[in-house]
Amino acid sequence: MESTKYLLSLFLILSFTIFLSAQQPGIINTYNRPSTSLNGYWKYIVDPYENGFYNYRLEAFENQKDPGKNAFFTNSKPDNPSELIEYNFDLSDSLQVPSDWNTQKEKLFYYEGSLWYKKSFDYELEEPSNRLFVHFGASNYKSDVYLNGKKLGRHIGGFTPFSYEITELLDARDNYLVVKVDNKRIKEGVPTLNTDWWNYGGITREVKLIETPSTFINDYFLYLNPQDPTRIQGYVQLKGKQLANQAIEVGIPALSVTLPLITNNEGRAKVDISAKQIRYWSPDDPFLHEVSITSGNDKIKDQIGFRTITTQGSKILLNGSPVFLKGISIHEEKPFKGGRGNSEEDARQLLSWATEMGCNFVRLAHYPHNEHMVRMADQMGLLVWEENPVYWTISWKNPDTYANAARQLEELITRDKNRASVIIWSMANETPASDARTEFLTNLSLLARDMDPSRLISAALEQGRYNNDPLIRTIDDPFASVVDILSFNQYIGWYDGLPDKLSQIKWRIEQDKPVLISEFGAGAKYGLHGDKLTRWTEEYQEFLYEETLKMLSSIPQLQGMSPWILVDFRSPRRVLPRIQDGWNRKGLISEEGKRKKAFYTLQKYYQSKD
Ligand code: GCB
Repeated sequence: MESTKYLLSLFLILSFTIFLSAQQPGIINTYNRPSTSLNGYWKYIVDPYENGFYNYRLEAFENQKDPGKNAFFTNSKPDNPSELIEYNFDLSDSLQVPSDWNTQKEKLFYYEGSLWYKKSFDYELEEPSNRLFVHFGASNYKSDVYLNGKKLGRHIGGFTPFSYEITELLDARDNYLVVKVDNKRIKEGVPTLNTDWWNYGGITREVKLIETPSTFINDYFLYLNPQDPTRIQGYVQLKGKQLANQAIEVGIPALSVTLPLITNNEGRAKVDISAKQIRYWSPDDPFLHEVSITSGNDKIKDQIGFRTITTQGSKILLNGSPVFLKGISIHEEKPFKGGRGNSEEDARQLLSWATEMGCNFVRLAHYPHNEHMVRMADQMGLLVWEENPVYWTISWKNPDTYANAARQLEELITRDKNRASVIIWSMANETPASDARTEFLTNLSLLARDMDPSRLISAALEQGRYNNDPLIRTIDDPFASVVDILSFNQYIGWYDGLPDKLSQIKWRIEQDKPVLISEFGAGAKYGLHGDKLTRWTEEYQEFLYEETLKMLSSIPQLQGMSPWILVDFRSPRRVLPRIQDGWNRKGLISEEGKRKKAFYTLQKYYQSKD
């Protein structure tokens, strides 16, 4: 009897360890895979003391031999009227998924902590030999995921996708998926404690079930060789038990390509296609090729644009020709409604405003935005900068922090590497130069280059004084030697003097690299008018734009800009009554969709650049 108990507890501990380590590298292109949506209302319990996670000795229930019914992930109900259970998902309130919790319930507006979600579902596999995965587009920030009382894993990072296999745990009826989401800001986190945006919590992107054959197409990458744009290169990667010697077919009808491939022992097949008549993707002709990849019973389609993006001295070349990046920075907030943006409609609105302003480029700041944004940019012909949330004062010396930042970057590149619109991977924003920081960012950039040889690397750096002269500015950051595009933020006229200072500033940038001004801007409250040196007026913002554009045109290597920012966005740092009221007012459009005067200044400038 004793030994059976021992074996049982050993089994429980082992099975927890196995499930804990079972996080899957994301299945890519879940966009085009048949799936079953788990979006909609989920039950939730707010748990600031993590009462459903720890017992009263602060030991995690999931590490106990018998977690007991008080562990929320067991989704327990009393078996009889005498039994004490102090929670009940089914009698609790509901939240919409995908969405942040802050803008759905007034009492959760400022909430930063743990909240449990529960969704029940029925599911039967189409084929008994198939596999089933639960896939999350994103959930901010730390997510502990359980199915039917068993831990699937923990995901850290609020803006990238993750999935878990659930085939073995699945019941035909009444499966319960429980997710504890914790958005407490932590010093060692990525991002860290301090940011200038709202820390929206919750399951902010779609959740779906994806059924695949036992061996399936997990990943692929098709890109033009930057040195030889007549070759489409890359790979297809299978996942499953039958990896070696599997037949794969890549079809691109517009190029009359039907390419048979055979996998190696790791389930990978290299792609190398010679195609002379490629219709290159560009903002003028955002042509996407229908691509199909087939292996056994698995078939996946994608819409892929082919283009090259390279640099030559201080030029950026798109398909071999110089391009000037007429950009704007964007936060991922829902137009008009507020809160985290997450739908195709949100993406269309934000990107339409950018094109109306004359942009051919957007900087998706300061973290990976949802997949609708890059898919839509592919279709609309907008070039894209994507960014890892390494922002300000990260814990540069902490190896876990590095591993976290690297994983988030990896998940982003995995998801978006087939999107022609994406031309720049940005490692970080306004990070203070030090040896530890430069090593951290250099390692990230090596990772990005290793995963993706077809794009440019950058980071939003800071400017400095040339020979300590306050009127001559330069870039002396050591990370400048690593990047392909030298980008920096500068706020002369806002945090550094008034806009009438701009005409006195000279630039001496010594690197022979393309220069991109990743931010400049000024706060203005829509509808507030006055003198051009009166803060918060539209006239001040307009004057700053006029003067900044003149100043920047004196930088010989200037190849583009992404001013700060398209739309006013929520930030807890911005508390000035009647002006900010919780909003960063540097938008060219108000949160109600009203265009400020500087919107037209930038529009006119971009029109003149055609
Ligand atoms: C910056 C940051 C950005 C802020 C902006 C501001 O330099 O990169 O996240 O929101 O300035 O408004 O101060």
